[in-house]
Amino acid sequence: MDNIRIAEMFNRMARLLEFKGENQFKTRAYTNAARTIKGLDEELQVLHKEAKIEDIPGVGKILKGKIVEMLETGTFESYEKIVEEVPPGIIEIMNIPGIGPKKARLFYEKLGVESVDELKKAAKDHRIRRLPRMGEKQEEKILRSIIRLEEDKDQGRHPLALGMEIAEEIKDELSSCPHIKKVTIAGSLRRKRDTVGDIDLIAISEEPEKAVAFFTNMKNVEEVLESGISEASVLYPENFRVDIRMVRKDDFGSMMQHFTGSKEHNIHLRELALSKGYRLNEYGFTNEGTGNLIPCDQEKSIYEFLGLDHLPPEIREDRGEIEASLRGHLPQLIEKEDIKGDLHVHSNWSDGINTIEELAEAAIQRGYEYIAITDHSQSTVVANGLSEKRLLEHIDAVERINDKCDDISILSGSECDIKTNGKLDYSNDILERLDIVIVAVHAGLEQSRRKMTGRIVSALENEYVDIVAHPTGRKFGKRPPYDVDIETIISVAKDNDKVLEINSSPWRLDLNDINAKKAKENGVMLAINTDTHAIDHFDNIIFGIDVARRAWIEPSDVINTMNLKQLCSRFGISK
Ligand code: DGT
Ligand code: CA
Ligand code: CA
Repeated sequence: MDNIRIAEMFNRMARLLEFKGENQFKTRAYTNAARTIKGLDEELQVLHKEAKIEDIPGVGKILKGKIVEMLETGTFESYEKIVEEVPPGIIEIMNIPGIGPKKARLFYEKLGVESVDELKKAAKDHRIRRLPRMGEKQEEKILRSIIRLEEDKDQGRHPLALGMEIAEEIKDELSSCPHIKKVTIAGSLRRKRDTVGDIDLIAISEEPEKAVAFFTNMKNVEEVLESGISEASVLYPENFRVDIRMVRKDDFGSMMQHFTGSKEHNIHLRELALSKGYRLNEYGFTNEGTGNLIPCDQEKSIYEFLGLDHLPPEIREDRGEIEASLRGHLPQLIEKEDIKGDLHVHSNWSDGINTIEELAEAAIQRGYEYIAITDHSQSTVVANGLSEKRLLEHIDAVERINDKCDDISILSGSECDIKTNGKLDYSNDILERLDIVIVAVHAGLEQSRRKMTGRIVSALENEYVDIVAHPTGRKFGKRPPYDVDIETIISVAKDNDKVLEINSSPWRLDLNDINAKKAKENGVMLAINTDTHAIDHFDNIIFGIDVARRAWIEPSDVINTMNLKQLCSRFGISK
C-alpha cells in the first residue's frame, strides 16, 4: 500500500465515523493523519522497514498502529468493522459533491435512503425539500449532482499516473523472464490519456506460451481473466486490468501501431491505406491485388508507407493529426525540457509541508529559473489559508529569501479563492502587491452553470488576476468537473489576456486535453503548473506535459516556457 491509498483509507474512515455520529475529535484525528501522510516525503512502507513509523510527527499512537496494520494486511480491523455496519450505497452517497456524512445520515434516518438511486428518486418525488435545513434549492442541487455524476465519462477508469506506476512495476518483473526479449507499453497509456481503462502491453517472445505462463503467475496478479497461446489478461489490485500480447520480432512494428490506437486513429489509417490499394491490420499491409503481405518490424514504417510523419502517440486520436501530417503542418509538441519554472507552489505557510527555502532548493535542482509561491487565501480555512496580515508577512518573507538566493527567482503569489459570490478573497490593494495572482474555485462546487461561469468570469475581469488554476475542478475518483461553460471562460480569458492552467496533479489534470486544445485554438496562453504541496510533487510536471502534448500545445503557447525576463515583462513584474 502506498501513502496515497493509506491516506485515502483514513479519510474514508473519518467520513464513516461522522456518518455514524461519532465525536468530532475522533474524526478529525483521522483527517489530520491523512493530511500528514499525503505530505510525507518518504513512503510509509520504507519508514516501516526502518522502524521509523514512531517518528512521524502529528499522528497519535493508535493511528500509527493502524498504519502498520494496513501496511501488513492491506486494511485495518476497525475500518472493516464499520464498513460492515454501514450500507454500501451510503459511501457512494457521501461522495456526491455537496453531500457529506451529515446529510447522508439525515437522508438515511428520515427517508431510509441507502443508495444513490434511492436518493435520486427521493429528490424527484420532492421528499428531500421537506427535511429540516433542506429546501427546493437544495433538492435541485442534489439532483443535478447525481445526474452529472452519472454522465461522468471517467467512471471506472484509472488515473494515468497510477497506470504508469503499475506498468513500470510489471515491466520490471517481466524483465527477469527468459522468454521475453522486450516489453513495451501500448494503448491509451502510451497515448498518455489522462485516464486509462486498462494497461496494454506488447512483448517480443519466441516462446509465447511460456511467456504467457510467466505473466499470469506474476506476484500481484489477483485473477487470470483470459489466457491464450500468445495473449493474456489479468486483474491487478484496485480492479486494474492488464492485457499482454506476445509478438514475433518481425511483427513488432505493426502490432505496436495497432495496439497503441486509438481505435479512431486506426480506422482513419486503414481508410488511407485502402485508398492506396492496401489493407492494413496488426500484421502489416496486404496488397489488395496480389494478396502479398508486407510485415513491419518498426512502427515508423507504417507511417512512412502512408506518406505520413511518425506521429507522436499522444496525438493519435483522429483529431486532425493525419490531415495535418499530410499537409506538413504538425505541431512541434512541447517537452518537459521547455519548462523554465513553476507558477503554482504551496509552502508550509498554508497546506504545503516544505519551507520556501526548501522549495526554492528543489526547483534549482530541477533547473528552473523561477517559482511562484502561491499559498492559499483566507477563505480556505481547511488549507490554513493566509489572512491579509499573514499574506503581507508572506510577501516580505519571499522577498527576503529571494534576495539571499542567486540561483533562482522566487516570485510572491497567491492562490486566491474566487468566493461563491464571485468576489475575490483579498482586496485589490493586496493583490496589487503580488507578482503572480492565481485564482481558483474551492467551495460552492455544486452551483448552477450560470452562477459558476459568472463567478469565474468576474475573476477574469479583475485587472490583478493572472492565471485561473484547475479551471473545471475535477478530481479523479472524487468528483466530476463542476458545471461551467468552458467556451465562455476561454473567450473571456482571451479578451482579458489571462492565462489558463493545466494543473499537473495526477488527480486533477485540469484543463484536460480537449479544453486545453480549445484554449490554444482561441489564442489563450496556458501555464503548466504542479500545484506542489511537497517537493516531490514538482516531478508531476510530466503529467501536465502529457496533457499539453495531447492538446497539440507548442512551447510558445505556454507562459512558463518563457525566461524570467519575458515572464516579468508579460506580467508586469519588476524583478
Ligand atoms: P482504454 O483502454 O479505454 O483506456 O483505451 P485504449 O485505446 O487503450 O483501448 P483498448 O485497450 O480497448 O485497445 C487497445 C488498442 O487496440 C486501441 O487503442 C486500438 C486497438 N483496437 C481495439 N479495438 C479496436 C477496433 O475495434 N478496431 C481497431 N482498428 N483498433 C482497435
Ligand atoms: Ca487500454
Ligand atoms: Ca486493452
